[in-house]
This record gives sequence, structure tokens and C-alpha cells, in this order.
Amino acid sequence: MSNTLIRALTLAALLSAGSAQAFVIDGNLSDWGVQRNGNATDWTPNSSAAAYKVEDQHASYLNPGYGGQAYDAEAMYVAWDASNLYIAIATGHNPLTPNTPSNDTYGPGDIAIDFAANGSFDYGIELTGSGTTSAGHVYSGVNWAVGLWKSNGAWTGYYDPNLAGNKALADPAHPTSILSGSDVGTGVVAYTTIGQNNYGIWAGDLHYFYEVSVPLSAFGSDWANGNHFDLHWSQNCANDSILVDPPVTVSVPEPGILALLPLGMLGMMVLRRKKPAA
Ligand SMILES: [Ca+2]
Ligand SMILES: [Ca+2]
Ligand SMILES: [Ca+2]
Ligand SMILES: [Ca+2]
Repeated sequence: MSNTLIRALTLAALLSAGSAQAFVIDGNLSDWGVQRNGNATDWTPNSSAAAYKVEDQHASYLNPGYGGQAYDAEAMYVAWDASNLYIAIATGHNPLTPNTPSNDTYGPGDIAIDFAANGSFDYGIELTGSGTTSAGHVYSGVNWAVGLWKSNGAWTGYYDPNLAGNKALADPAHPTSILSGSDVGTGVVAYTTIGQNNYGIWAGDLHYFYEVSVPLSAFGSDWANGNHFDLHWSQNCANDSILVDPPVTVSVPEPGILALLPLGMLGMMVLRRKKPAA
């Protein structure tokens, strides 16, 4: 093989290992295949998504709470490559919604990740930032805030989710915001704050989007040990939530990339051997 060909193969193999999924983290989900045609199929992603869930609602009652489109968690998408986990969310909830429970208005929550899908949310990704947590950072050992609803769907009877009485009653299956935790990694978050219509069948409804990339290294051995995981997002009231349960176990890198890697390494070895001895 010529040196040029070896170099080209090496580059191709290394590039494919490092950017199997190249999402632009800008709050525009067109790179996931989400479209803006006013059709139900707008929410269906392209093959870049490893898993997704769509639950586009419109009317006042969501489940278990109320609020209609303004509190609708509509869709969540997930993908990963050898380096990063990528997540996208579509919602009717404006990220700038004030968090003032006394006025019956609640701010956005964060992404919760449950490795082993055993009901304990082991990591959180902060989306908008708070006094003690930074947007795009990954936290472990998270103290989660919870919503206003019991596990049977009944209201806890409280308006403020952080009151001790509420926390004792609320369903832990719907974590909302990261109250505290250990900062274990830094990623990137983009989100939109201007509502966009003409997505899905409720063409007049406004939608907001989050897009996230975080390094897999933040999850330590929880990522690489073949663990099953769930992703969850809600608002601080948990009137509506969305959960994605990828139907695959985590394995990095993908088989196609594994086949290419030795070729890239072979290329590097050949190049190294051809260098004149010092
Ligand atoms: Ca994008
Ligand atoms: Ca909706
Ligand atoms: Ca929904
Ligand atoms: Ca867990």
C-alpha cells in the first residue's frame, strides 16, 4: 500500500471512531431528523437516534398533572458514540418559565439517568443552571427534587415541591431538578426560548428544544459495563414527564467501528515502521 493510501485509511478509521454521531448542539433538532411540517411524523427521528419516545399532548390534562401544552413533555431522543452521550428534548414548556409555586408556575427540571434501570437515578445533567449547579455539567450522588404527585397519580396536596411534607409523599420515579451532587463531568447544553409552531399535529402549539452532549467518561464504569439505562425529564411540578428506555445494552464502540479500528491501528504501525531510525 502507498503511504498516501495508508494515511487515508488511518484517518478514515480514526474519524469514524471519534464521530459516529455528529450532532450540532444548537437546539435545532433537524440533525436528529425532526421535521417542521405540521404532521404527526415530524417527531420521528432518523437513524441517528438509538432510542426515542414521543408523547405529544395538547389538552389541559397531561398525566398526572395539568397545564396543557405549556407543561407538555413531548419527545426525547438519545444517541451515543465512542466519546459522548447525546440527548434531545422537545417540550411545550418554555425553559424561561418562572419557578414560583405560589403563583402556580414551575420551572424546568433536569435530565435524570438511571443506570441498571432499577429506579435509582444515579446521574443528573443540569440543563439551565441554578445557584449551585452549572448548565451542561454531569452530577453523581444527586439529591433530587420531586414533583407534586404521588405514585398513584394523586396530588400530594402541596403546591411547593420542596416542602418536606411534599417530598415525603411525592413519587421518586419522577425526579425533577438537581438540588445538589458531585460534579463529575462537563458537557454542552443548548436550548431555545422562543416558541416554534408547526411541529406535529397541533400545528398552532409552541415548542421548545433542548440538545445535550456529555462525555461518557462522566459515568465511569457505569457506562462501559454493559449496563441498561433509562433517561427521564420533567418540570419542577412533574405535571408531565418523559422517559426513554433504550432497547439495547450499552456497548462502546459499535461493531462497525470495531472492524475499522484495527485497520487504523495497522495504518499507524506501518507509518511508524516506515519512519527512518533516528
Ligand atoms: Ca442540532
Ligand atoms: Ca404537545
Ligand atoms: Ca406529553
Ligand atoms: Ca440506577
